[in-house]
Amino acid sequence: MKSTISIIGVPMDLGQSRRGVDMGPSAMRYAGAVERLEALGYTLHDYGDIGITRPDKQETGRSYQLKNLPQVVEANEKLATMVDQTIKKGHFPLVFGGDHSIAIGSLAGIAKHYEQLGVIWYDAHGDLNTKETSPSGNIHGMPLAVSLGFGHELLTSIAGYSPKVKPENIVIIGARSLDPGERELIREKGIQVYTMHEVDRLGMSNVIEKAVAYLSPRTDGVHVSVDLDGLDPSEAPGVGTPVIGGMTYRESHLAMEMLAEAGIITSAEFVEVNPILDEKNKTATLAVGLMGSLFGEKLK
Ligand code: Z70
Ligand code: MN
Ligand code: MN
Ligand code: MN
Repeated sequence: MKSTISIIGVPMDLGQSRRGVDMGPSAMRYAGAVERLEALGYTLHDYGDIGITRPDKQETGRSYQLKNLPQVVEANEKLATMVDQTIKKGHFPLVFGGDHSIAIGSLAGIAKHYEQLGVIWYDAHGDLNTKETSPSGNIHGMPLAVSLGFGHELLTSIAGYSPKVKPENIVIIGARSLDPGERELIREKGIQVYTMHEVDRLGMSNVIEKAVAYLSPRTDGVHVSVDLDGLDPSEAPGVGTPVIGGMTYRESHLAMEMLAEAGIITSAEFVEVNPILDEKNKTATLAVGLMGSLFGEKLK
């Protein structure tokens, strides 16, 4: 892994309807992210938070197909530029969300640096909706579809190119809440998904071994996108859309440790931490622990 890590915070809550997830970056800094990674011998650059333009009135009603679209586009364009710059400097980009709509900008900034970018999507959800299939109009339910080139043109064309990733380079882990349109896209495009059924049946160690064996030969870099709602809400209560029956603390650490061992991860993001819904910063602290494992705590 690269020896310098660049942290970019994205205090974004406009991709969904519950306030508070914009405080995720602060909560993860407060939980000691920088110190944790410095202790592992990395050089840290914290670039602070990118500016988010707030709409006059946050769109929360069901009548909107794409809530807060202009603001989400603007933030993701900025994020894509920031991420691109950190990679050009030779740093490892580590993005703190914010809701998961920010993965659009992360991937837009990252993917141009790779011929075949792999993506591991650690999440209770598929985030594969378009405005046609979305039950909510929340853009945080769309970033993976957008990165595949499906969705509103203002979103798919961020950073000036599309698509960012190919369906055969994606692995979703932990899914247990998939909408009908998302299931269809998964089937149609042959996306690799390890739902909770497979996690239970195979065990996390087999799931990660298979994911690594699948991605390693076909990709030249792998982005891991960790949505904290992938974990069970009993262990990660500070998320906007908790879904029962999730991955445990132990499974999640094992996953991150095995990814560290595999040495394939070239960028990462941790999203959907909502300190307002949390219990004494438990979820942000958990996220920072997972970062420790992802960056090789166990190997030191
Ligand atoms: C649902 C939708 C979602 C995150 C919830 C939920 C999507 N599939 N994503 N929480 N991170 O509204 O599209
Ligand atoms: Mn530097
Ligand atoms: Mn998500
Ligand atoms: Mn999710």
